[in-house]
Amino acid sequence: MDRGEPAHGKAPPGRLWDKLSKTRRRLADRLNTVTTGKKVIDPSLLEDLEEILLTSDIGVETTGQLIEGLQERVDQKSLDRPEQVKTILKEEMISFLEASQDLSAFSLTEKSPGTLHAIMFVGVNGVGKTTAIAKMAHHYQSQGQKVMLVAADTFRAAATEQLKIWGDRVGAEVISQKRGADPAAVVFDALSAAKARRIDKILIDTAGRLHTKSNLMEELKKIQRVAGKQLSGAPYQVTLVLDATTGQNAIAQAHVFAQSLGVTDIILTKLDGTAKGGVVIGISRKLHIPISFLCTGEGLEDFEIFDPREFVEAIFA
Ligand SMILES: Nc1nc2c(ncn2[C@@H]2O[C@H](COP(=O)(O)OP(=O)(O)OP(=O)(O)O)[C@@H](O)[C@H]2O)c(=O)[nH]1
Ligand SMILES: [Mg+2]
Repeated sequence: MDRGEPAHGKAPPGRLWDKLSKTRRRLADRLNTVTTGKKVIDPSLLEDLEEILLTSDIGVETTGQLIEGLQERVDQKSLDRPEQVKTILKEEMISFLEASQDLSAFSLTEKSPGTLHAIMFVGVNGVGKTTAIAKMAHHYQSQGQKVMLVAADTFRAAATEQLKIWGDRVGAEVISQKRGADPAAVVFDALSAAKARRIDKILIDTAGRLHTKSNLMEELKKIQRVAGKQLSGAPYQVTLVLDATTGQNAIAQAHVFAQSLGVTDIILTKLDGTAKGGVVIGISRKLHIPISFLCTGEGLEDFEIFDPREFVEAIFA
């Protein structure tokens, strides 16, 4: 996997933990409350646990599997003390998350250094695509990579302007055309410019809303097709951006995009302002699409490489 940093370059301990305090309060604090002082794991304790997991946006199916797993351990007598519950849930969640973390789309760049790597950002309007692009550009640029941004949201008036402001701030060139231009043509030209300028990463900002949803999917597919003509066989990533504050809705959105576009990875945003961070586990379990990064604020530095163990520790501590 190459998301650009060695393991020791991760955020300092405690940073993600701080940002996830709302989720942790909803999940870990309530778990502690129901397990503390209990002597045995009885059906009523399991019911309380089920309710906590369900209301933490982990999802009905994933909750069902977690509770079943606990029940089996109780039946087999490998679990009898309530204080063990948290440790077991943590390990289960880490293994759910790890099972989906096939990051081959990232390792492609590792195998072919010096090749242009294109990343198309998709997601409904307002989820944080443009901000995530700026953060990722900053992340890679600070490692010495050359990043180019592409304004392929030609539908919304202010979209190009917003990307240019971020481009200036992070020091990355922004390729754009006039409003209403064909986004696929913008991307085609940008890819050609990027090849000529020996760019490492090209980050493509797309529209979150058009006249109808099917138009949007068709437009995104066209960008993919046209990009493929300019960049055939090269590493290519389709990153779906989801707003964690929308909880279970994020999962429904993910299905729509994943079905149409062959999404390679997911970025979860706005984890700082929500108690619904548990949705990360549900998404991973339901879609089997790896989570690449988390966004935890509006600043350029509020961007974390997703690490299952670190995430679970942060919501469970
Ligand atoms: N608190 C918080 N706010 C965020 C985060 N990411 C983005 N935002 C805010 O969410 C709002 C929308 O972000 P954009 O990046 O413009 O979203 P977008 O998906 O590009 O939106 P469209 O271009 O309209 O489709 C902005 O006000 C951002 O500052 C995050 O991780 N945490
Ligand atoms: Mg945008």
